[in-house]
Amino acid sequence: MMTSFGDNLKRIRTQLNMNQKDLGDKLGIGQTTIANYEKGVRFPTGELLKRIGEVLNVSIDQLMGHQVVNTALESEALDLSIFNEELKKCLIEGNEQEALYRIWQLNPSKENISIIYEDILLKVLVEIGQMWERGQVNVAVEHFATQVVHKILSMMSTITGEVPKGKHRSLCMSFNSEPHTIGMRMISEYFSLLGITSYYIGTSVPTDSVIKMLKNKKVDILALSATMSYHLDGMKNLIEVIKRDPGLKSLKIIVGGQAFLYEQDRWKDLGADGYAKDFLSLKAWLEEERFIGGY
Ligand code: B12
Repeated sequence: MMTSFGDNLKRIRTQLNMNQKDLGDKLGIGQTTIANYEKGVRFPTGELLKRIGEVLNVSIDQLMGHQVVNTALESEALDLSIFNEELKKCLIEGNEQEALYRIWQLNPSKENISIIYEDILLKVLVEIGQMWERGQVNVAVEHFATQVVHKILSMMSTITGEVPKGKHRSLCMSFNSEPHTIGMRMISEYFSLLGITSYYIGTSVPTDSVIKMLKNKKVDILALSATMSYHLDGMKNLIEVIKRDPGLKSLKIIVGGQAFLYEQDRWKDLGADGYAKDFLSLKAWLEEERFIGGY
């Protein structure tokens, strides 16, 4: 049987005669954080997990209680459909630690992050959504899966944070009361990976606050996301207000999200400067607009 990360951490720490505070001090974190790891209510980010292994002189696999399996994305042995099926199982069964660990084991890097987002997380979420529609999982399970994906995105931001940033800045938000925020959050991480500083502000932010932030942070790309098509009229109003503001003349607005999937030309009617359906088309737009690509 697999033992949990928390149990292993406690066992290895006590074998080394270290108390929670000693370990916390060595890692530069509080004793309560260690206590929460051991209780299984929190889980460290990829970078911290690596440092815990170094301080305790054990491998990550020993900490996780796993046998070493090579799941790196580069490995030809990795079958994404099997990987996704197993990840989906972890999410449905409430096994958060295992889900985080499986992603961490793919060695996320700026080369494979778009695969992790679009070919793994997006697909698994959509499948769980379909299971919910068929009544195979309840809404609590769907919400749980979403929260774990948010944690995975936080873990991934330790990689995007390492990329040197250029002079451009983006502000990313889901429009109005849109509850679907994961796509926008992924896109925000993707901006960071491309060397564009990105401010992700979630959803339901009043227009005057958005405008203040655009100006204060000297943002040059505003990215807006909508999943439900009933948000598009409101998005049009916001874009009109922004386009009328003399202080925001050079700002470019890109829109995206599932609301545009069946009406791909709708962005023109909204007054936006561009639309992208995924990471690759966003990258192409950014190149076209000369935000990236060595200009
Ligand atoms: C998770 C989820 C939720 C979560 C969202 C949690 C969160 N914090 O995001 C919760 C549980 C809150 C939720 C609620 C609802 N949901 Co929902 N949800 C989903 C689900 C399963 C996954 C969505 C997701 O995160 N996908 C993964 C992301 C990465 O994909 P994405 O958003 O498309 O983003 C990608 C691109 O679109 C693009 N992109 C996105 N934004 C932007 C922006 C820019 C600028 C750019 C360039 C690109 C870009 O980049 C991303 C990467 O490629 C989908 C199923 C599906 N088929 O998608 C249903 C789905 C979207 N939900 C749906 C519905 C109906 C609802 C509810 C109305 C259900 C209800 N009856 O209560 C409510 C909304 C209530 C409300 N107040 O409006 C429908 C929408 C159908 C429609 N369009 O009319 C779907 C499609 C399920 C279905 N088949 O019925 N949902």
